[in-house]
This record gives sequence, structure tokens and C-alpha cells, in this order.
Amino acid sequence: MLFRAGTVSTLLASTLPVALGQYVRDLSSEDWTLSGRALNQTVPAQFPSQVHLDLWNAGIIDDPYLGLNDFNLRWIADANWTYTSDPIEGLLDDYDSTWLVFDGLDTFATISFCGQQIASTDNQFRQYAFDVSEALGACEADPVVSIDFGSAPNIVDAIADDPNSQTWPSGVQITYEYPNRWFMRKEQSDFGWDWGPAFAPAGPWKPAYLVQLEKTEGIYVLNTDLDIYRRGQINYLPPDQSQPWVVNASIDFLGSLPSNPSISIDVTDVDSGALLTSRILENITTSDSSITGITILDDLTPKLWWPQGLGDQNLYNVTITVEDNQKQPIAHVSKRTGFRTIFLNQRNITEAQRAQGIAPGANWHFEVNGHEFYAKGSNLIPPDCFWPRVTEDKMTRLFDAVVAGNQNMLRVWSSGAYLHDFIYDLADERGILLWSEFQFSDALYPSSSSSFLENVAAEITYNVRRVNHHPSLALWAGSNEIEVLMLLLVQEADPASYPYYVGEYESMFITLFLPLVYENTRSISYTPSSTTNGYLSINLSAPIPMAERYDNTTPGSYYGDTDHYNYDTSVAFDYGSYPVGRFANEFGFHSMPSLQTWQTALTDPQDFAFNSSVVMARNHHDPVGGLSTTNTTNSAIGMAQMTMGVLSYYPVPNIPADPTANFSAWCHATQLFQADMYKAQIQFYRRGSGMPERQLGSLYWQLEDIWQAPSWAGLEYGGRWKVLHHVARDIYQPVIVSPFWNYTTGSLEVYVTSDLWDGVSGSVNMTWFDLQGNAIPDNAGTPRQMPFSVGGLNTTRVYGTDGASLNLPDQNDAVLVLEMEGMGKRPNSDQATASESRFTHSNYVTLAWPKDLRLVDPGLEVRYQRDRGTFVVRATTGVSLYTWLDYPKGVVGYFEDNAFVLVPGEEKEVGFVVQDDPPDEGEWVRGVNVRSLWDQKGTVIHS
Ligand code: BMA
Repeated sequence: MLFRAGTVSTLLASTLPVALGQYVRDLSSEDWTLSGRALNQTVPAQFPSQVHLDLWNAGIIDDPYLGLNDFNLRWIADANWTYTSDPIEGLLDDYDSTWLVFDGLDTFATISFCGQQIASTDNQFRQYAFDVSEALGACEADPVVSIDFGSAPNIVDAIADDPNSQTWPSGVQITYEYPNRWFMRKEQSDFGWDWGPAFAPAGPWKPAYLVQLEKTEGIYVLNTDLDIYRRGQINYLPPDQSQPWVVNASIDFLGSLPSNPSISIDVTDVDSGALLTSRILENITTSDSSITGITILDDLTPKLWWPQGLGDQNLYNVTITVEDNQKQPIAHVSKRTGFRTIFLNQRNITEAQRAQGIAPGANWHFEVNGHEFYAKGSNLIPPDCFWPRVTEDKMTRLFDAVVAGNQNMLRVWSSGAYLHDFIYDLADERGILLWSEFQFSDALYPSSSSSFLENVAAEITYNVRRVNHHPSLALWAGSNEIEVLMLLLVQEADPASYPYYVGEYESMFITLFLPLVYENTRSISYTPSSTTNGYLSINLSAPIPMAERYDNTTPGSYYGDTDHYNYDTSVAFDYGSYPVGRFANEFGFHSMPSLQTWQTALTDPQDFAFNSSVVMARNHHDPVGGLSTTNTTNSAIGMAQMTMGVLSYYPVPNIPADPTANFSAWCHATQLFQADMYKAQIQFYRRGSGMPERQLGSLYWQLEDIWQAPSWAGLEYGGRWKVLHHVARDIYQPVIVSPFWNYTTGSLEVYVTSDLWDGVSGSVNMTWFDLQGNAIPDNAGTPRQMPFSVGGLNTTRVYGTDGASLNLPDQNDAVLVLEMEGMGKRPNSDQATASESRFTHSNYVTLAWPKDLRLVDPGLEVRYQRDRGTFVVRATTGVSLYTWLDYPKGVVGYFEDNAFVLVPGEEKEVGFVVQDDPPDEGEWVRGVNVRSLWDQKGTVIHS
């Protein structure tokens, strides 16, 4: 398909920048084939694509996610592959220049055009453009594009074997499956991770275009950097909200500019279509490949963009037009954006903060539009091993679950890929802040190689510029766990070389990267490492522009953010074992996916067992550390940790008569432990908002799964919610009531915590029941109701007692149900006129572990109300803990409430949100069942 700009299809007009006098051919619309020596045939291919997907489409291989295909398909990663287009018809000769533009090649690629080798590439995360004018001129037939992809595992092994390549102290680098990932600029988790397989896919993973420019003075837009900030704003200082907005637009292009070009912008409100302003940009600067201009929006007050829960997600379209000196447009780009400031405050605690009771040290929290807020969310890993099948529909479902989960921030963790623009678009619409990272994780990189540094500098510049217009972009972090893990490993393995590696770390992640960020955005903060104690000072003229704090800390002071994993399940609920810091950016524990999700990956009935060889082989925590297909020693460690979590605290599933039901109950039990552990930590961190540490964020590890396997995820592959996602949704509500039971001292405290901006007042009802649902006489000495009043972003203790002094006939036969109700204003409502909203939250506590409770059969009943499309659940004979509604496989969606407590006689109506075409309603609703902690030991419930 060939089209002329100006008559482009609507689809393309919305995604591609356009200009007169150029032909843009989307290479996805050509026919492609895939071939390789490992295959004795040529098969049809998609574009964009990856080899595994095309081989699967062609019936050469099975679903890569089935069974042991992580190991069985290694022949694909070990081979070289070629994507070849059909001859491209209809290209015109009278064009001034012709270019091949690749938005993403994964990874070691050699490109030929009309039989001529054009170039080689080695970075999955860069955009490449190659001039093929001469090759086209010499071409005697319609040209063919072919792209050879070398085997990434083989290529990095060869680099590692080269005596000129960098080496590191032995035992420091972390290998999951394939070794030597640090030598490639390819998704690091493609070589395996502790939650994923190692397919090491190859292919043209993003679109490509053939561009013809008609005349010498004409440009094709490759990339656009739209930077919106407050006048005077600089990345590491709090923006002054009284200053007008500045719009800086910068376009990277192919071709050449006419003399004296100009740039204008139109800013329109996406909702109303109203024009906010039209401007001619000033201070135009040009280079061979970019043009930049700036304007100050004096006297204009566009509506602000806010994250979820803090206000509206107001969006604007900015249309940028480049014109020649005759006022003829030579390029148009339209970007949807928003007006907001987002700032990572790492500055020292001030006297004023000290006077509010905040402990000394340094801040580490985000401020949006000048407001502190509590960041609630999780860590996003690649949603699939194969990006070409990460569709907008799939990501929409994922983001809907994030919003439903009361999350406002995701950390886009290093070592996946820089996210596509459509994913940032979804986050912009939904108000999900994306803390974004450069793709370097858990490794030392060859930063003494100048070609490596040049390569990564281009990668960073391109991506910082590409996504800068998205209001959801919250931060750039240089790396994951290099400072807190890799440098420590060096210190242990080879203390003498430690200063050298600190120097290497700083030369890349500070001296090289920090200016690259600051030069391309003034609106986004930068931190070299995701987990850090922050910095001591920033001096942009110093050789190392940021002096990191590392261990220059003072006891009693708090700094930075925390990363916490403790697989010793005996301290899982010991608050004293949790880190006290300003922000928790990672914490977690793994669990099994549900039976229904396993049913999409396991093929043989005997695989459906907790420690079956296939389940063991798919569990990658602890990672096997190499390519062995039989060594499950490390996996056994992770399986044992999950087992210990269940055995230590929960009734042990024991259904010998039905192994599948037993397996299902075990999977579920691991999810209970996981959810309870996260809940305990999130409550602890949120309470910290009103403690001396002034803790302002918790992002748990991890949001979702890349495939069907045990992991830290709250959302299983396919979208099914684990217990965790429901529990996190509950505990991420704005105003929560939380019990804190110290099982060693017996102390029990109840707190109300709020992340609203203003105060909330109300009361907490506290009711003790025995497990049959009878009220405990005299409420065990606990007041039935306590009033509370809590300030904005704060916490208050509403009740405290020594468990031993409670008048409980039997501590193993008692549950305290907490019900909070309070009135307060939602953030950003018009404070003068808005009425208060009602906030409610329920919680509960037992002063015994679930396994020791004298559970009785709650006599659960569930019925479907067809007219309302809801399920009604009721406990009839006892207290139901962890009441769990379960739905059959083949349905994609979630219950609006789950994992809740019911006392006898209480009824709960629960809706189900269908996220994808459901099977016949009559069919699937019959497959819904309900269970609780009582059933875990033995009641057989089939899914
Ligand atoms: C942290 C993360 C990931 C990892 C997770 C679970 O180390 O940054 O690297 O997957 O913990 O181990």
C-alpha cells in the first residue's frame, strides 16, 4: 500500500507525523516471510513480530508457554533468522532520498535492501534510520528488504570470549538462564529472570517504515520531545507553581530544513476541543537532525492533570507545525499531553518539617503539582515475553485492574523494555504515574567500553525524548539494584576493586546519564538507582554532577527508599523486621497461580501437583543460574519457602482423595500467605505517613505475571486476580482502619490512616465475635466504638490494649471486626463548596494464627441474581474468613470484592466485571463457587 501524505488513511494519520512531499510506507502492510537454517522451509511472517510467534502461527512449534517449552524451544534462540519482505512495488525514482526507519529491532540485526547490505544494529531500544537512496537507485527490480537476526545468546557469548571484552570479579554477575546478558542492549529478562522463562526472542518487534522525501528541503519526523514545565523549573528543585507554563518542542527529523524555518503550536482541550492557545515558538535552534523552539504561556491557566484519586486527568492536544520561510508547512506532529509538575523530592528535611515531628535526614517522596501524596502501587514487569502480542486490549485490561486496585503509580522496572507510547497513553488517561527506568538491572555493565557507552547514550536520549510529553511519566531512574546489590556483591567478592566499580557505576549512571536526562527534559527528576539513600549534593559543573549519599548516614535519621525481601517466613508478620524508610519501592513474597491458570500451561494430569517436575521447572525462584534443564535444587528453595508460609500460619490443605483439588487448595493457600504478608507491610508503610519517617509510598513487587508460574505477582498471566490484588485493592483505599498485633508482646493497636489532603473524622466500631458468630460478652473489654479524627496524609491511633488483658474466653476462638466510617473531602474537590464524602473501611484481626483458630463450617451459600448480574454470598453457621469467590477458566474479569469476612447472617452482594468476551453467561455463572479458610483442609471444590 502506497499513500501520499495528505491523503493518508485515518488510522495512520492518527499515529504518524505527516508532511507534504513525502511517501511513507508502513512495512507492516507488506507480505513477509521468515526463514532460517534451523528450519528447512520458509514460513509466512507478521510484521512487527518475533520468531517464536511466526513459528507458532505456522504450526512449526506449539504454544511457547506450554509445559517445558522454556527449555525445549532453545533451538530457536540458538539459531539465526531472516525476515524477508516481498518485492516492494510502486516506489518512485524521482524522490530526493529514500530511508528505512526501524522503530525497534530485537536485537543483533543486519539489514539488506535490494540485495545490498545497508547496516547492522545492536540495540533493541533504539530507533534506526538508514539512507537507502543509492541502493534504490541501483536496484533493477522492486526492492526486497531483508533483516538477518543473529542469535543473541551466541553473540553475547562470543563477546564475552573476546579477550578485549571487560571482565568482572568472579561470582558477582547474576545469571538466570542464558549468561552474559550485560553485553547486550536487549531486554535483560529475555535471558530468564526469577519470575520468567528465557526465550531470548528475536525479530522486528516494532514497526518499520520506508520513507521517500520529495525535495531537498523536506523533513520526516522521527521523534518529538515535548517538554512542559513551570518557568525556571530545573529537574532537582521543587517547581514554583506560581510560574507560567513553558512549552518546549523539539523535533528529530530525516532530511534537511529550509533556511529560517519556524515552529508554531496549537493547544486544544481534548475533551471540549476548545483552542487554548496558538503560538509561534521563539528561540528556534536547529541542527542537522533536530529543530527546537520554546514559548511561555503567560496568563494561561490550563486545567491540570492529576493522578488517579487526586483529581481529573485533563489532557490537551499539542499540534506542532514546522514551516518554511514562505509559511508553507513542512511537518506536523500532534501529541496528546497534560499540564502537571511531578517532582521527586530528595531534599534535606527542613526545620519546618522537623517541627512537625518528621525525623531528620532527607525526603524521598513525589509531589504532583506541588502536593505531597501517598504513592500506592506496584512494580510492572514485561506483560509478556513477546512484545508484539502485547496489544492495546491486553494493556487496557491491565490498567483497568490497576485503577480498580486503587493504585496511582507503577514502577516500570528496569530490564524489561521502555514502554510503547500507547501504554503511556493508557496511563495518561487513567492517571497512573509511571516511574520509568533505564533498562539496566542486577548486573555490572561494560562501562569501560566507549562503543557501549555511545550505544546506551543514544538509547537514553531517544527514549527520554520520545515519552517526555506523557503526563503519566513520573521519574527516570537509571537502573535497578546496581547500587544496593551489585556494588555490595563486589565489596564482598573483591573489596580491593570496590572503589573502581563505584567509579564505573558513577561514570555511567551519573556522569553520562544525568546530563542526558537534564538536557532533554526539565520536567522530570532523575535518580541513578531505583533504591538509594539519595544524594548529598548536585553540582552540574562538577565532574560527577551528583554526589550520592551511600552510607553517609546518621542514626535516627531516614533517607531514601527501601527494597525488602525476607524469605524467613518465621518473621513474616513481625513489624520489627520491616524497613523503616521514606518510601518502599519493592517488597514481596511469591505464591502459586490458581488452578485455572495452571490449566492453561500444564498438559499432563500428573503435572498438577505442588512439586511436580513441570511445576518445579517453571518455578524460577531461586533461579537455576544457568542452562540446566534438570537441576531443580534452587527451585526447591522457593517451593519450600511457599510451603513454610502455609505450614507456619494456615490450615494445611489435605485432600488425598482428589489430588487436583488438593493442588488447587495448596495454590490458594500460598496466595493467602502472600496477601497477608503484603497487607501487613502496606498497612505498616502507610501508617508511616504519620510517623517520624514520614513514609509516602509503597509499590509492591510485582503487579502482573509474564507467564503462568509461581511469582510475586498479584495478577496472574491472563488477568485473573490473585488474593493479593484484592487485598491490596482494599488496603489501598484512601482511608483505612488497620490492626497491629504484636504477637511477641501481645500488644494490639488500631490505627486509622488517610491519604486525603484534609482531615477525616468519624468512628471505628470494634466488635468481638467467637467463630460461630456469637458476640463475645462485654465485647471482651474493648470499647464498642471509638471516635477518631485524622489529619491529611496522616495516621492516628484509635485504640490500644495488651491482648492478655482482654477478657477473651479463648484467644483461638475470637475475631475482632473493625468497621470505620468517616467524613472528609476528596482531594482537589472545590474546598469551599464541595460537600464531604463518606469513607468506609472494614478490617479484622485474630490474636492467633489462622491454623490455630477453632474454625467452624460457616455454611456459605452463593446465589446469582440474573436481573442484577451479581452474586449474593451469605455465611449461615459461622464466621467465614477469607471468603473467596472463584470463577471457572475461560472467563476474564474480576469480582468487585473478594477475600472478605462474613459473620453469620451477613449477606454480601458482589458484582463481577467481565473484561473480555465471556463464554455464555448461563454457563460460566454456574461455575462460580465460594470457599473460605474452613474449606482449605478438605472440602472438595472443583473449578
Ligand atoms: C528484586 C527485583 C527483581 C526481582 C525481584 C524478586 O530484586 O528488582 O529483580 O525479580 O526482586 O526477586
